[in-house]
Amino acid sequence: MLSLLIIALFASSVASFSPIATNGINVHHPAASTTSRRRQQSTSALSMALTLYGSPGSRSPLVNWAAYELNVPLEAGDLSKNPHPFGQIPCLTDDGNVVVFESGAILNYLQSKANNDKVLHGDARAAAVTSWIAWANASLDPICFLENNGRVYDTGLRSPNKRIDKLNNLLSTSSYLVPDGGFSLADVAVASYLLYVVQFFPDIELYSKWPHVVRYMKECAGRENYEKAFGSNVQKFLLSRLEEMETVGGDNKKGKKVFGMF
Ligand SMILES: N[C@@H](CCC(=O)N[C@@H](CS)C(=O)NCC(=O)O)C(=O)O
Repeated sequence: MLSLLIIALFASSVASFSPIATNGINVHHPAASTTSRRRQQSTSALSMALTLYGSPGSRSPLVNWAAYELNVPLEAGDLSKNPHPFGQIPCLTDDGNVVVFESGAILNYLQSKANNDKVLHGDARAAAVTSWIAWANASLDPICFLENNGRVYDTGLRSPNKRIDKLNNLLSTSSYLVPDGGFSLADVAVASYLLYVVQFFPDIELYSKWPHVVRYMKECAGRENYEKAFGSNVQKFLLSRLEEMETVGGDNKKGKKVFGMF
């Protein structure tokens, strides 16, 4: 019942991606926040160069998350002037004349900005990060969000999935996606989608199938820059829900009650 309500609210939102309306979480959006903006502006000479067209409850906070991790400042764009060819968000401009759309392409652009536009040929870590970003957009997004005519109606994470099984295996031996490399934009890209699923479908249970993925999601959601980008209410909600999954999932392994069943 809760899921149906969530899906109905979700489907009726202006953007097809709106967790705010679905669970009452009040998302604080840094791109729309003057104080956050001022804080970011003061940190780098790149100020004013990068403008993000986005809104809370869409994919755009994942771009804010990446920008915070890289310490690259973003300006908030006027949505009525959004230059995205399909009118979607997020969209990024650089000094007004460079337009980047698709969240993954924006993450890659920010990463290259943070690297002072140096192309790192033969850099295995850079290659891995860009591959994971592309994977998140091209392969993980359609697993996480089942869409009908651009409207998300459910998540594919309710069903078994061999790609997420593999992801779970990878994360059983590595804290983050690029082994030995620490946290990277690969994790921003992949964890954002996984965490959106829990925002949109709070009744989802992931721990029994993918415990290492749940551990990873908690780790990523717990980051200070995740909170800055998505807001503390979203962060608190996710951490408590993931914790609950672990607890009940753990109990379930001992033969106790399964979440969502009576
Ligand atoms: N693959 C695109 C998806 C963009 C997208 O679907 N954006 C949604 C908001 S999260 C949107 O603008 N929906 C309104 C529309 O499609 O007109 C990306 O990752 O940037």
